[in-house]
Amino acid sequence: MPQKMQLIGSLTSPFVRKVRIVAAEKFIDYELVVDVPWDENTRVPAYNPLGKVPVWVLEDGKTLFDSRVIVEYLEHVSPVGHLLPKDARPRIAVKRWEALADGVCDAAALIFLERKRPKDKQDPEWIERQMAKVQAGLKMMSDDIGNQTWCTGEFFCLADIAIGCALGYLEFRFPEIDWRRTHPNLSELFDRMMQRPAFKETAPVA
Ligand SMILES: N[C@@H](CCC(=O)N[C@@H](CS)C(=O)NCC(=O)O)C(=O)O
Repeated sequence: MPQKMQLIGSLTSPFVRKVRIVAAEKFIDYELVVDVPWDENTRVPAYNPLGKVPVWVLEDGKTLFDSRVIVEYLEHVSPVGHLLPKDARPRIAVKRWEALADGVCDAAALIFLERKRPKDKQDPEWIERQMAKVQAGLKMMSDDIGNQTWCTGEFFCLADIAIGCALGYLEFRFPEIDWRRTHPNLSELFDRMMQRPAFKETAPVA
């Protein structure tokens, strides 16, 4: 008997949020199973040997990870609200935006984890190295968007969702990074995205 598809993840992960937004934009039905991979009794490693969220559980119990694979799958199974172009060139351009956004999240998450360690065990050079990636990533996003409405021009797509999740994560975990002031076009883009119910409903909660 096929089971309802599930998304396993935490409510703070930008990668999980990306999947939730894609699923919502495409009206895909699934059950959200909240699981924090850092918790002692987490079940995530039973679904993903890498112990990371998001994990998508298919109707036959098979699992998909990571977020880039999951969103590509969701795009493939639902024709509603296309988020990825079909042709190779524009499709790769969107995936590049996604890699940039995810890379910023990876660097930011590493800083967040490093800062959770006891003060005398933290490595300031490591934090600085990751922070440089976050700042350079923000600059590239801002330069590439210029004065366009959406990342790739006139149409909302996966690139915007990924960038929105990265900006939302920075706003949530790193209020001291003043990207709204340094990159006003990102601030406008983010506010535009936050008008969408899928973004509003998935804002990170501690
Ligand atoms: N590239 C992965 C990154 C996923 C990721 O780093 N998830 C974090 C939460 S934000 C996680 O589960 N970390 C647990 C761990 O590293 O053990 C994706 O896009 O799904």
